[in-house]
Amino acid sequence: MRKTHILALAGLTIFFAGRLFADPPEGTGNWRLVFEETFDKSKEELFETWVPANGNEGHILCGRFPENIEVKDGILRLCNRKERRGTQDWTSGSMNTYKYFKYGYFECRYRYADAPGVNNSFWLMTRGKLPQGGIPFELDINEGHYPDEINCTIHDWRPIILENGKKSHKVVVHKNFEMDPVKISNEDPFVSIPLDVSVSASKIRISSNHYQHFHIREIAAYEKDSLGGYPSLDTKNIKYPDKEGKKNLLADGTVKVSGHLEGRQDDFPSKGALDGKLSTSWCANGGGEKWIEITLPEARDIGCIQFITGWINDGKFLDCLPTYKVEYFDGKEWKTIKDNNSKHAFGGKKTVNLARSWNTYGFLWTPKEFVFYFNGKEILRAPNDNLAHYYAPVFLSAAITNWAHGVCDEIDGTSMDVDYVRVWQDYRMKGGILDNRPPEIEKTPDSKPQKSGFFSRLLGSSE
Ligand SMILES: [Ca+2]
Repeated sequence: MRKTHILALAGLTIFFAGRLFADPPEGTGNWRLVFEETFDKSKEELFETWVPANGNEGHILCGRFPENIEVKDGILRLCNRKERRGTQDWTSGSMNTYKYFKYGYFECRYRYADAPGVNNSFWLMTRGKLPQGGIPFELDINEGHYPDEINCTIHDWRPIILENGKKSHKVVVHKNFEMDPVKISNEDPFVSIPLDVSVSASKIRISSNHYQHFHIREIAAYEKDSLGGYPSLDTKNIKYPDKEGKKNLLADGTVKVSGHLEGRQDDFPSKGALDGKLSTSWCANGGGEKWIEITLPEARDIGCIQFITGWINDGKFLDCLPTYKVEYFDGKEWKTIKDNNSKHAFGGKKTVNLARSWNTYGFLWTPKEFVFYFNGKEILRAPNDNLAHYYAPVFLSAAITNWAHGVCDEIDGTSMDVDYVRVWQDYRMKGGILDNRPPEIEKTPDSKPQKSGFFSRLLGSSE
């Protein structure tokens, strides 16, 4: 009887062991498992394989330290704590493999920290000096944000000098997925609200309940044109207005705003929304109320209000504002012109929470292309044109940042939890296992800041 039980248990174990991870997607290569981390080990043993970050990091709101990394019962925890250490008020954990990889299928099973304001990432990035002609790159397999967001991004880190002399780089691929059926993303940067009847306004206000920061690149109001001949946005040539001859009635107004993203009022000033240029913008604060208000020298008759949102990368508008309320002040009270804030209220309507379920995030990297997977299902594919052909370590990183929908005290005590990381490489492909000779890496704790996607998204926009 007892023996049967043991056998049944053994069978069950094998069953689960087989279920916990699958092989790479079928037909993608001749795969051999070359790296496996299941976290069934002590912290000392863990740091034989992984280098912990160890220091404050200026591009995010937390320092990251070995003390924030825990392993227990086969699970890695990158622990978020509200504690002053060094120059920052928060701490968290990040680490990367000593081993470097070039091409392969990469898979990680994890769950997000159960609070907004944390970037939960599984990614690769080149480090140190590259050989002649080597291109520095970053492959963000997933930068996960509570509750249901997956962000897949690929960066080409070769420096670009912008017209204003600032340094930038190119974001080659960026796609944001909200796994909840309630979609709140928006791909249209241009909002034009023609009014049936003119209104007399001394102030105009645009506010939003959007859960993260957003850009407003321009706001304009025009006199009533009964033929509807209002300006439009030429997204192909990034030009606004694309028809001359209409005067923006707000141009000489004064601008007040709710705040600026991470105090970056020099990069994204309030006036950036009202200077006639699409290249400049006001960028709203990451958390709390978000609004911009324009006060006119006197009341004016307005027949159409327009504004343009999103950030511009490589000639495309991304992360355009999906929710907004437009109001005007008629001298006595505020009146609503258009309000779609309620349609997309954040939180209550979301039923998917990637912090409360284990999911796998997979990534196929070949000499020709990149393919992203969620629970074994392809979600995104992009060519690997003259970019990622060098060795890079795998990173697991939690970061506290305004990029992930507003920092709050609920973050304290949460963790990004990881069940496993596995890497397979192709034993036939050129550049696969056979000629994979990664550079020798020194085994010393790592205090160098790690750049990560949310930061580079800010720098990466061509503005
Ligand atoms: Ca502007």
